[in-house]
Amino acid sequence: MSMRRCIMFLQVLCLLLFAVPRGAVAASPETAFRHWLENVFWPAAHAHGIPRSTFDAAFRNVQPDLRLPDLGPPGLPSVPRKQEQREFGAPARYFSERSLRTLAAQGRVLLKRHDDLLRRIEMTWGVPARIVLAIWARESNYGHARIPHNVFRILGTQAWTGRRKARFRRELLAALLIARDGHLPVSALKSSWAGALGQPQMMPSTYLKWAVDFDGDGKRDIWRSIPDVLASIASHLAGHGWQRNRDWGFEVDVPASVPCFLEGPDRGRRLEEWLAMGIRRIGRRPFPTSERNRRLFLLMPAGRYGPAFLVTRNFYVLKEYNMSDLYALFVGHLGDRIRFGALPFSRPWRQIGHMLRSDIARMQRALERLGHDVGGADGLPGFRTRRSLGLWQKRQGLRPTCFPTPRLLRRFRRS
Ligand SMILES: [Ca+2]
Repeated sequence: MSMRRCIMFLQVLCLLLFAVPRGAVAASPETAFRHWLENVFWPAAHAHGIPRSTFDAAFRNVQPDLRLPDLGPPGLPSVPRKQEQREFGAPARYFSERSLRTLAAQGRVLLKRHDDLLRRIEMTWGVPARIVLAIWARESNYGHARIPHNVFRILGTQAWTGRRKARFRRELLAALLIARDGHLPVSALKSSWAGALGQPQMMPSTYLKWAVDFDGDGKRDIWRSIPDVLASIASHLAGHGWQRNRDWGFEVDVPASVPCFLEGPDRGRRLEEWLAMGIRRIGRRPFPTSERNRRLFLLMPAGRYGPAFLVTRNFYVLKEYNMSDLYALFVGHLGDRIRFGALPFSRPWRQIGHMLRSDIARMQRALERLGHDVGGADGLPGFRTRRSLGLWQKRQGLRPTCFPTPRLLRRFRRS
């Protein structure tokens, strides 16, 4: 029996054993959840200083939500995550011009409306209004997105029977600490289906660390108070090292002589070096003189199939909010459009054809076998995967493009 079949057999066996216990009626998920809450989680919560009254209020009438993603069979040990069969969302889909234009127009209105507040936030944390607004836009459509879920239901289900229990148990404890500290009644602690809180969509542990009270009512209310929402976003970025009076980055032209595999946060060079290699800002605009002696990083999120950038350390601070190059770029770019009326990207994000994340993971594993660092075979082409692909292409005598395509995949299958 192959390893895969063996695992499937064991999974089926587990399910059968769970579903039909000998001589007894199976415990309902609700009963099993309550049993776990009382016998496993309550002792841990108590040890972390959660009062019984907070615990009871948080879980009153809470039932597990078995429709959530990434759950294992209730009450059983986690099984390995299945191979990712989802389609890979190419960068072109991320940057809808219509949505960018709408968000930029709304952002300009809000920039005027909250001018005084945003200035005070920038004075306090050094994070410019345009960046704070762009994150607000991305996370909750400037507070208009519905955030309807009971955070104790979401995190409780994941901590009980999700595939990443340890992480969600920490978040559930953090949510109880928020409830204990009484910022809002427990019924008001609403989250997304992933457990992210309020308009800035912070996980509870992030909230405990970075959320602030900026309207002075003594409560860190990131659900209803716009000053608290915006200041908490700035506090998070400042806490991760946002540098005052500095841009996130600049779109550039990268000549064919500069290989795409020079990108990445560990490959910084001084601006003069990049200029000497022939890189220019688009439209031949000069770089700010303050950047002259500082290190910048090449960023090509779609390899040679899309626009290229020289970014500052601040770009990687944006990635602390969400570990995705595309997310950070969306925020930086939207900010520029809100504040400076910046134009769309000068180069298009080219279509690369239909691929599954499992296809990309297969290429990543092949690269790993050849000794390349792809940052983990997760089916997502981060900068380590992109530049490893580019180096592999170079060794094959191909022009480096540093991005997975169906054509490259076929080549990997043959080799
Ligand atoms: Ca407040």
